[in-house]
Amino acid sequence: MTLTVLFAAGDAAFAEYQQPLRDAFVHHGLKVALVTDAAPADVDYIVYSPASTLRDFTPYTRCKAVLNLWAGVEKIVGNPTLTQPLARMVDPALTRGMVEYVCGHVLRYHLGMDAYISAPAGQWIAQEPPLAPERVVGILGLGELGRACADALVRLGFTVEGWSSRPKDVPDVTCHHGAEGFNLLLQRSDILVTLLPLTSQTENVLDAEAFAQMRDGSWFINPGRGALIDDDALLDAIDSGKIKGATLDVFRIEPLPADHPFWATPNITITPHIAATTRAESASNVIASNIARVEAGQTLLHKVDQQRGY
Ligand code: NDP
Ligand code: OXD
Repeated sequence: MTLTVLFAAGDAAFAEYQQPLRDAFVHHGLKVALVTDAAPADVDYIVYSPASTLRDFTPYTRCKAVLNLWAGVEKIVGNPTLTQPLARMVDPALTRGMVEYVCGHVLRYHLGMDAYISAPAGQWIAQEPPLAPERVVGILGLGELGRACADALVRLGFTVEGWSSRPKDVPDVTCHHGAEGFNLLLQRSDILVTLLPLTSQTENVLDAEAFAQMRDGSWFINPGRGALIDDDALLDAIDSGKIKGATLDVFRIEPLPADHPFWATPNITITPHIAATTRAESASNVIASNIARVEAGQTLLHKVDQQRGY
């Protein structure tokens, strides 16, 4: 049987994805008509990203799953017409990208690299950073990405603590949960990394009250989502020296508007939502193997809990 897979992720992404997806379908033994337009009632699966104009999922009555190209699902999960199961992107290449980004920025702050990069010629002032075990890295969110980053940081020797919604057991990581756990993590972290999904529960989780609890002179890295933080509260925390430096990859509005004060704040490093990109070849393999599972009567992997919103 030939499956109809609708690619609803924008023209630019189709140019990048069509060949890797076709190869991956063949590799997984699937006969697929990969299309960018089809009668909704004929569609078996939808490959989706928020770049699509598709908003009404109601007519896709035969569709067995919507497969999101992004790990974050905040732009689709609340769509009331979406009754089909939704899978988010969990991909080894994306995870590796995030691990590299987080470890790179943690090491930059830990080693005080900026002091040497921006030092004037002739300046010879040695600084001795503490070694990694003396540094606490706190990770908000212990899901696919938070756990992988925690594991890599543990292997680098850092003292790693994490926070999640439900209690967790992660080897060599002190795990917290709940409101009390959140406060403890903020108070103990020298470097705080945010890898939470954006939901009604997590929006503005890093507000003035939260920043006030952080250690004086700590560092902050946010590759999660922009709306997890209250922008003004972060600027105040940086102004006061509470936070010595922040690296931000995600923003409420992207691209970050040219007049946003983050651009003019020297202790903020801005990266343009590149912490972990979805790479076509590996993501296509993830999608094809998930469709193959469903066709073989197995469960869809990485299914979003539409109640929880992630
Ligand atoms: P997961 O769904 O695997 O993990 C989410 C984690 O957050 C879980 O540990 C979950 O807890 C925790 N969490 C959710 N809500 C709460 C809450 N209210 N209180 C405490 N903990 C909570 O997501 P991923 O790790 O795959 O991805 C995380 C986010 O990273 C994405 O949603 C996306 O926003 C962002 N991202 C950014 C990228 C970039 O390039 N900048 C690339 C990819 C993703 P529990 O385990 O108990 O459920
Ligand atoms: C994602 C992202 O969610 O790139 O995949 O932010």
